[in-house]
Amino acid sequence: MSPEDRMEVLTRQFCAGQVNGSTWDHVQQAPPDPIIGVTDGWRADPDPRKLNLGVGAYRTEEGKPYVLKAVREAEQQILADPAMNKEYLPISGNPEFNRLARTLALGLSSPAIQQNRVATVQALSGTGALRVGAEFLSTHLPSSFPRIVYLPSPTWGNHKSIFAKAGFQVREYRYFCAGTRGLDFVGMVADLKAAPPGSVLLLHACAHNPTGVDPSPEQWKQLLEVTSEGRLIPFFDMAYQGFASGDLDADAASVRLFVDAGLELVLGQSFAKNMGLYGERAGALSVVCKSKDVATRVESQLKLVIRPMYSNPPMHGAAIAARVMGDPKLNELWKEELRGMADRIKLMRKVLYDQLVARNVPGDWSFVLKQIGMFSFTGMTRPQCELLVSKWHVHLTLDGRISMAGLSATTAPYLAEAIADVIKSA
Ligand code: KET
Repeated sequence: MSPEDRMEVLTRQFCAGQVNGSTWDHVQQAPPDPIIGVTDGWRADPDPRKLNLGVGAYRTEEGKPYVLKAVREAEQQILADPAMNKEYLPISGNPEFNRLARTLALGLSSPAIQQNRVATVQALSGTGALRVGAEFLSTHLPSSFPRIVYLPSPTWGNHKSIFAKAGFQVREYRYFCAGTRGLDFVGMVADLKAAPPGSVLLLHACAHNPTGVDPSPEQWKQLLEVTSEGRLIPFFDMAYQGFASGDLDADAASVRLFVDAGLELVLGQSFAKNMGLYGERAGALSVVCKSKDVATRVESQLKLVIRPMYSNPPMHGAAIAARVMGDPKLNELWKEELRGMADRIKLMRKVLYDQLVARNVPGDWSFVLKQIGMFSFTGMTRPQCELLVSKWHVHLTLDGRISMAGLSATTAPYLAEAIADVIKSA
């Protein structure tokens, strides 16, 4: 068959395919996302008692989404500003937002900030920061370095896909010990010591998701040593600054320890949780470098990663966050509200714990009080979680994680009753 005839046959087959069926007939149904899919399941559940404890999103005592007062005020100021326009942002985003975001993370007195050696770009929230960061590393790590990333076991489910998409080989380091429901620090250090030099090490800056277990300040010091001796590249994912302790500075201690020791590192920040800007996709990616000159070149390359991905980031969320961080009054109000959210979550831990104890639910539930951040990692099995969903309409991820931020004093007793039941029957 001549090339022309073959082309003719292929074209006919293609057209016939389109007439008789779909070009996408072979496409398989994908499973729902293990976290975001929980909200879909909750929406579709007609039972009035239904609870959404899946996605990490803060709810008020009344179970409603919460728009912070500082955010509403900033938004009103933006809308009232006659200079406001809808032009494209630069590829690297809103420069004021970038400056304030990195300062929030590293602290004004940070040597890296003082010496102007941090390259920051605005990102599509924490996920976008990780994705752009992973792509940058994959392209620009020295060619002799392996493309390997070490993730804690377990970790936020999306980490694996993000780094795999950027061409990384994904490996895990020991983190959570199911027996003690605490940190397997010995295992963690052993795994990191065995990592090839030049590997990327993903660390949760605070409020580890899903376990709620963080290293102690002393352990962070040892992790700093292991990281620098092993010549690992730290990548901090900071999605919960302020949500662990209620204090923005205290929650950034791990990142600041590494930066102040002179290490180069990558940092992803999200304003989804601590400013309640979930759907605005406000985040930042910073690369802390040895010198201003290196940082300038790194920033130019970050722009080359971003431009073909989404050209430039959205402006509204970053404008809000910049105002909230930059205006002293709004900043105070934000910090107060943030403390309020963190305190309410801590209170929910106590309420749930008391309710479980009052029902004599078997097992030691003191971990509910000890775990840090938005989530409690309960150790419930998959069948128990499935029963919580089907019988009790409590929607959660099937690894047994519950979002404490989605609980209220009214719903906590119901959850305790549901847990008591599934622990007995599943
Ligand atoms: N890092 C971690 C550790 C994390 O838990 C999340 C979100 C993100 C990054 C990304 O957040 P973003 O909205 O892109 O700024 N976690 C919650 C939501 C989700 O899965 O997307 C969650 O675990 O429920």
